[in-house]
Amino acid sequence: GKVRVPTHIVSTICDDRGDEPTYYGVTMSELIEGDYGVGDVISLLWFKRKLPKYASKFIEMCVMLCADHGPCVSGAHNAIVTSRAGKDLVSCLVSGLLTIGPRFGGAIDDAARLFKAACDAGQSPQDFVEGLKKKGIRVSGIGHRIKSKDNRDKRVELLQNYARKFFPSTRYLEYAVSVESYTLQKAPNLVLNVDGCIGALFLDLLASSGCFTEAEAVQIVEIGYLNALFVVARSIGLVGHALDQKRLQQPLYRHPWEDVLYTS
Ligand code: Q5B
Repeated sequence: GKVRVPTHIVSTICDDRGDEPTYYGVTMSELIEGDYGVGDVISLLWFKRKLPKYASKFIEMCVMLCADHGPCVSGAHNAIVTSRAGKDLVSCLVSGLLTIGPRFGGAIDDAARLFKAACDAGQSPQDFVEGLKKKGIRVSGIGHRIKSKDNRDKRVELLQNYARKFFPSTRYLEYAVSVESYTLQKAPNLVLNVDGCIGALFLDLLASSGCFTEAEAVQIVEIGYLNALFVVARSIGLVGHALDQKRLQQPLYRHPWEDVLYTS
């Protein structure tokens, strides 16, 4: 019989060999002629399934709400400086993307991991926060440079309202909110931030949509899919900042001496 030559690559998410490419079995025609959006494309290529409309709309909301947060945040600042150094668009984009991490935009996966472990174990918010403090670990998804108890993050409010209206359950969100109530007693800026809110709500989606088994949910949280939402979203804003600088023909950026404390 025929002997199959071993392949060097295994791919399970798409196929470009037929008449038309497919994303996890869905043809381009279906995508365009059917009721599909960017949230569905993300669901097909990342999660290998079509999610209910409320879930793909939630993914799109995350992308829309995280696309930009002004020129002063780490990512935009880097993209702006790189653009003003005369670099190409891709360099500007990646210099911004490389700032995404545990303190800035890349706290979603860790927030999901922490909230899941604590909520599943029935840990009280106080034990959860104080336990991490003893280990010298910050609560991922909590805290913001400019947002606070009296200056709430509209993005977080919009996501929470949407989920409470359309998600079958918001158990993990309510847990994250109870953690926020505890941390706000310590400092007014220790709010549930956009990373933490997305992390908690994705746990709710994984647990209550009926589309994922518990083992799949655990694997998704373990591998860490969710920071990718911020990466995809913020790429839109970073490109905007890079192009803005070029359009404005801004000169090379040099940080002012007056803003540096020289101690040598
Ligand atoms: N403390 C975000 O801190 C920030 C604590 C905490 C326990 C915490 C901080 C933090 C966890 C990571 C996280 C996502 C660095 C943020 C985002 C996207 C963005 C960004 C934008 C956008 C802010 C002062 C005191 C210290 C700390 C304690 C602070 N956070 N304790 N758990 N989580 N959060 N990141 O204001 O006793 O004085 O030593 O790391 O979730 O990135 O818009 O800017 O869309 O672009 O710089 O929204 O919260 O304060 O670091 O000086 O800390 O509070 O231990 O205590 P700050 P620090 P002490 S959303």
